[in-house]
Amino acid sequence: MACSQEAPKEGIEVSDAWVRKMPPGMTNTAAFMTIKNHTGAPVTLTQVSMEQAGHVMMHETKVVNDMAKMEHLEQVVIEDTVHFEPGAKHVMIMGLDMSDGAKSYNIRLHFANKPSLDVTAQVRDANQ
Ligand SMILES: [Cu+2]
Repeated sequence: MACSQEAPKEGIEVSDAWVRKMPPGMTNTAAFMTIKNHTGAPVTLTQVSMEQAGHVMMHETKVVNDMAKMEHLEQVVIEDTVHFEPGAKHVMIMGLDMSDGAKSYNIRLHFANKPSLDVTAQVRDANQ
């Protein structure tokens, strides 16, 4: 995919990070990315944060009785590759004012027993 960030092929590699652009007045959105674990041992993602947002959570969309529901994830264990993508696991962002037209945001990934990692997520229209 386009937009892959430079990252070492050891440790944690994050690619294709993006934030869904919302219409004016809407302050809840979601971010998506692919996280690859090259460390050789499972890594646990415990929290995601973003300076400009009111609240950030990890969610997973699940379809139950034909209804899409969002489930809160306390943590995400990354064995090899984890995809955060529309309709599945996503980074839920609440209270983000996008009216300044920012082209990208910094998202910080927090891990258990590992330094946190800053990721640049490009703002994108969902249907691009
Ligand atoms: Cu959600």
